[in-house]
Amino acid sequence: MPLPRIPYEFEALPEEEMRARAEAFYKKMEARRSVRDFSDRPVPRELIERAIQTASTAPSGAHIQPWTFVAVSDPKLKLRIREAAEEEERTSYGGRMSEEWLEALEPIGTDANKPFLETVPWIVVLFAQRSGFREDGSKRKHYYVQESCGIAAGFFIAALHEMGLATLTHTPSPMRFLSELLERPSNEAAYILFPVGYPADGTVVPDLQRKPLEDVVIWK
Ligand code: IYR
Repeated sequence: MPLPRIPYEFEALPEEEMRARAEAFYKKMEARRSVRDFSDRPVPRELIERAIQTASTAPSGAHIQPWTFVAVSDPKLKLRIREAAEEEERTSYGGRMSEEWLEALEPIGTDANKPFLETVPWIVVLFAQRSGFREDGSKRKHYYVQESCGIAAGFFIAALHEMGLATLTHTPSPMRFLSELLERPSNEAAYILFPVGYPADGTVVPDLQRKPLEDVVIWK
């Protein structure tokens, strides 16, 4: 049965205002950078809650919202995540990743050490629900799970940036250890791990350039 319909509270804006907002939002997003050195300065849980709620407004296949966010602040658990992630990364950097992959990462300068996983006040892991359950416990198919979670991740990153926090899309691969440490069921798979906090004092980021508009759009 289709859901009942309600009026959409759409705010129509004058074009001038649209231009000004488009410009301001672009500038804001253009200033965002992934950060790999975090301060241990605490972040109130309310901010993490709001960022997750914002992420969870993302559109999703059949509006199934196939995501679970696990927000970790327990120092013991963060340490265990760091240890397990670094173990996987050592295997990855030590031969599991191809020469070509390692070369592609050279400009970014990453390695197997992930001290930020211990320092940062919050680790938020986005789990993708590959399938779900109906009320009677039977298995329910989920649709466009990767796309839905990708969009939710984007909203999450934007929400954190807007509220003055920094993050990193970290994918210690494979991420199975996260299901074990965070006790997630087998229908869920870790999608992206986000350390969330303030950049460490004096944080530097790679001097990278974003592709100009002409290189990312084709007009027809
Ligand atoms: N997961 C590893 C390797 C890594 C891979 C890509 I693609 C990056 O853009 C960055 C890192 C790590 O986190 O170090």
